[in-house]
Amino acid sequence: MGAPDTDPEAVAEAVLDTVASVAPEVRAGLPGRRRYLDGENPSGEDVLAADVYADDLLESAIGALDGVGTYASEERENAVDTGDGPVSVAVDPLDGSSNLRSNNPMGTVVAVYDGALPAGGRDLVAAGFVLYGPVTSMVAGVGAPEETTIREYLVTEDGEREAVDTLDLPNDPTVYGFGGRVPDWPADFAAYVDEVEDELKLRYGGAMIADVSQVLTYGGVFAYPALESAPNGKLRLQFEGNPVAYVLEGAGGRSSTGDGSILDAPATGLHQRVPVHVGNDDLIERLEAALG
Ligand code: AHM
Ligand code: MG
Repeated sequence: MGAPDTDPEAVAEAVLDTVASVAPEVRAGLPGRRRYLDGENPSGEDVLAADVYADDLLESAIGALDGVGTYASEERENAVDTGDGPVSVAVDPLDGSSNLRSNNPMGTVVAVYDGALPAGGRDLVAAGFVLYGPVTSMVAGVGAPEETTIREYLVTEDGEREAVDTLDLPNDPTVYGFGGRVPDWPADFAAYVDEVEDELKLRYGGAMIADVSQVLTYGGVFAYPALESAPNGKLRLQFEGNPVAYVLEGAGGRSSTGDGSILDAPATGLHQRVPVHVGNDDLIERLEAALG
């Protein structure tokens, strides 16, 4: 055996392979883990047995890879030191896990950063997600955010990923989905919604990855905006905002905090939240104009 591979992009490929290889086991473990546990995650949310199960599986599989020095997850207060290596992996083990109780889709989100956490989106060397829908798929890219190509894969029962297609946002957007309660939306965001709901069809299912997958497939806009009660919204920069911005921008779309690309948002904490708006260029440009 040679020296551990520490080229960040090679390590990132291995991380994506590993997330795909664990996906069938994550999926197989869901039916018996639909109950809530005592306690909350670091973001103050209820935790399902499935959240902990997926987090443990991913931590041991990803943490064992050469070149991965840090594993962090939405379900853990602190990052875990997993050995030598330049790469940090930030995971949302089960995005949209409240959908488990109602049997709707969920995902696993993965962000691979070159360097320590918290990191900015420009430090990403890969990002993507697994979607546990009617089929298990992976959408991901490797490389600097400005250079990546986003591909969709099917994940086989053996945990192999087979490339299906390169993703490019359709030019003619058709869907939108926005999180938060309507009375909690700031007036400028509500005015934007008034505009786009005349043009697009509502598609909101409560799992970011599944809702973003609608936008990737049909074109449109997904947002979990700033709220009156939560000025940074709900979604977390390291685990959700950055990877989803990487995927949408890599597929020819745009991301915004409301004021520029999510990938340029300064990283201030492992569990920091960020307003997330992603979609077709024109729809995000209009959003930024509306938010002034
Ligand atoms: P989670 O990662 O703990 O599941 O929380 C994030 C999820 C996102 O997938 C989704 O966009 C959002 O929370 C839905 O929130 P809400 O139930 O407020 O619509
Ligand atoms: Mg999530």
